[in-house]
Amino acid sequence: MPGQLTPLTGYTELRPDESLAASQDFFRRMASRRTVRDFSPDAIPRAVIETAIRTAATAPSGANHQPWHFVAISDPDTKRHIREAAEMEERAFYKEKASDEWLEALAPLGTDDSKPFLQIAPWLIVVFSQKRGGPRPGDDLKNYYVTESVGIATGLLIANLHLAGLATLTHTPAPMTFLTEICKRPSSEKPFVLLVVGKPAQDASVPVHSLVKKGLADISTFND
Ligand code: IYR
Repeated sequence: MPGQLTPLTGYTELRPDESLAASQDFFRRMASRRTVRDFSPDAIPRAVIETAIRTAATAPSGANHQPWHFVAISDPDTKRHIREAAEMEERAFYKEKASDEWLEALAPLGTDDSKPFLQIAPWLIVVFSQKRGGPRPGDDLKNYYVTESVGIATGLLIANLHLAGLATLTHTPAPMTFLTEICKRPSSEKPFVLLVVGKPAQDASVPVHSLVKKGLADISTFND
């Protein structure tokens, strides 16, 4: 059965020079984003987080099933609970689980099992992926390209928060299963990433290692 179609609306054609300028402007803004681990406790209005989540949800997804759920946390008790559970996992990671090769790759970042930012930052957003769901709330169909879809949505979430003047840290304590319970989500959902959100601390520092990005020639091939 063919799907019902409707005329495309809301498309604005740009002249080539406008198009390039808009693209360069967005690049310039995104290139100034840094992953931060030192956060200020300053409050951030809920409306900013809501708008960022709405932006994430504009992402394309497999069969438009929108296989994501975002849990936004500012409650201090819940943040403390998440910090305690994450630090327990991280202690095991740094002491026993991580291979030497992995620890060596992490060394330039200077990370360890202490995660005070989980309590200090005003917001944590836990992104969950859904194996089952569907285009409408309450659907129970198989979802497709779940990781790809949730990855794209998370990229838009990070971009929106950055343009809103906020710093983010994509934190992935492994395993992240404790988040399902703390966030009271069904076991069919999988924590995808824990995004730490807020203003950077005044004295925030970032690893020099992360400042160097591969060049265009290293990451792309043009066949034109
Ligand atoms: N989850 C750990 C370890 C870690 C792993 C990677 I790959 C990173 O890019 C950064 C950290 C932690 O958060 O410390």
